[in-house]
Amino acid sequence: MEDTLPMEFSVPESILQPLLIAANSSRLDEALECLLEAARTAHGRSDLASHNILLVGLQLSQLLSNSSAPHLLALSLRLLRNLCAGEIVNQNSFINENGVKIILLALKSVGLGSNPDYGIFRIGLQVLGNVSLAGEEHRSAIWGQFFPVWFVEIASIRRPEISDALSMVLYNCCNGSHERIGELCGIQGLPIVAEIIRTASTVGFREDWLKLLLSRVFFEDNHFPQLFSKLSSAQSTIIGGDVDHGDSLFTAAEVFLLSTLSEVLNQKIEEIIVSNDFAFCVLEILRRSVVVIDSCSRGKSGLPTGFATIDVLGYSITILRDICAREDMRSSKEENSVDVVSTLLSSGLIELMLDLLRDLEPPAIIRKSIKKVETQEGPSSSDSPKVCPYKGFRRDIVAVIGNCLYRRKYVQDLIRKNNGILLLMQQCVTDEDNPFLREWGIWSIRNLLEGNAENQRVVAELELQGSVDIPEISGLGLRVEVDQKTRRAKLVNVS
Ligand SMILES: *[C@@H]1O[C@H](CO)[C@@H](O)[C@H](O)[C@H]1NC(C)=O
Ligand SMILES: *[C@@H]1O[C@H](CO)[C@@H](O)[C@H](O)[C@H]1NC(C)=O
Ligand SMILES: *[C@@H]1O[C@H](CO)[C@@H](O)[C@H](O)[C@H]1NC(C)=O
Ligand SMILES: CC(=O)N[C@H]1CO[C@H](CO)[C@@H](O)[C@@H]1O
Repeated sequence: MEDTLPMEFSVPESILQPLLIAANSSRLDEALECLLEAARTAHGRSDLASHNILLVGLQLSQLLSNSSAPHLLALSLRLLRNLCAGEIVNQNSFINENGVKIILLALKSVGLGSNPDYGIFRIGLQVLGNVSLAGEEHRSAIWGQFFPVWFVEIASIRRPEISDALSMVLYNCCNGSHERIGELCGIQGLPIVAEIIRTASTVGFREDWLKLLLSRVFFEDNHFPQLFSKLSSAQSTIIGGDVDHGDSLFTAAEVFLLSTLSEVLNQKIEEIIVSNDFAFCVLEILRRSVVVIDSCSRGKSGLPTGFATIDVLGYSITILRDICAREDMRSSKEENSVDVVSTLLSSGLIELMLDLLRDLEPPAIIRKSIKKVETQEGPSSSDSPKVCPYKGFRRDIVAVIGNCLYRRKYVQDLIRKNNGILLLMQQCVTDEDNPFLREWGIWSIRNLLEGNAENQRVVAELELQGSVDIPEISGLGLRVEVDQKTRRAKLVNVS
């Protein structure tokens, strides 16, 4: 590293000396290495703050920006990053000494070449990330300088380490600011989010910042519909030769967004507040995707299948399943608001699920027993039944219904009125195309019967007629008994 500085380039004494003295070193690169190590500890940071090393570091970074000494520039940015990690004196000087602008100039200087130094991009974003945690004034300075143009520019870099660091800065700036979230999801900001999602859907991501950002933006503040349509093929422009593996209805980026949101929701089911609009929008997406069932053959794999519309179908059902698993989590923000599940129910979620289930061929085991009956009675009159487009489709439908049924009398009655009881009971079987179908089926039947005398009576009569024979009923601790007076069948608890 002898020749890190070009000959014509010299660092003024006013910058060089304080660094060399603070580090007790005779060479600039050594001094920087030593100081950035020292700045890893809280004590080191505050000690360096008292010598105003941050200001010197900023001046050096500015000087190095156009110097073709990327190694030294990277060292000086790392020094700034470490100095600004949780040390308020340094974080304040950073803002007061125009640090945000200096970082922007540094990024511009390395980004303009034909072979940009991505390492420096990442470190520059990390400096901003650490500064952004200091307070509103700091976040506002970063936002003012970078939003939207430079954020868009950075977001278009298709590299996970850059897009992760950018997601961190965006998340930190937006955490707690509905105004900035609004801007991020407005006309100027949406391209940033869309680019980040396209990057993640093509090259992946490694850190959790993207998930944090997405759940913040989409579950709580409802900006999902705008973004989803922004990612649609009609609006997608092919950037940098990205190949979209979507189909004519949905793009790969849309699939990626839904699968990520599904994952986030599934992992953090307790903490996330889902807005009514979000849930409603997912239901609409589901309605658009169900057409795929008319033309598909039996799915050979679970999600993701690699077929965009099928994956959209699957992920929107699993998102709804997890939303409906929340027991009466009324949005705590607005007291009078209708809870999310009620919104979905009044939009016809249960009817849609029953229709999908009814159109499906019965599970393999049931199919075999019906075949015997059919050969005696002649072929059935219905159209050719549909098949599961992916492994687990039937199970996921049953799971949505089962979750909605939990302690909701309205849904219990709705299933009965729509002749769904027998249909649901037929799902309590093992099915190799639907792992855990039986478990979800039993969960549904349990919820269907709990505290609902009318449903219990219907089930008992179906059992007596021999229409269904499910040993699982006894597994639920229930037994069919005929009332001596009324001659009606009913389910009773096995004591
Ligand atoms: C600086 O380093 C030299 C050589 O390692 C050492 O002799 C000297 O005591 C150090 N001075 C300070 C102030 O730490
Ligand atoms: C680097 O050079 C560019 C182009 O000459 C100039 O616009 C920019 O201000 C310079 N950056 C710094 C930090 O001096
Ligand atoms: C978001 O902000 C809240 C409130 O300031 C804070 O408690 C939380 O830790 C922040 N989240 C993250 C991931 O930094
Ligand atoms: C205190 C603090 O926020 N430190 C962070 C500074 O930036 C680095 C790189 O992003 C993080 O790893 C630290 O946690």
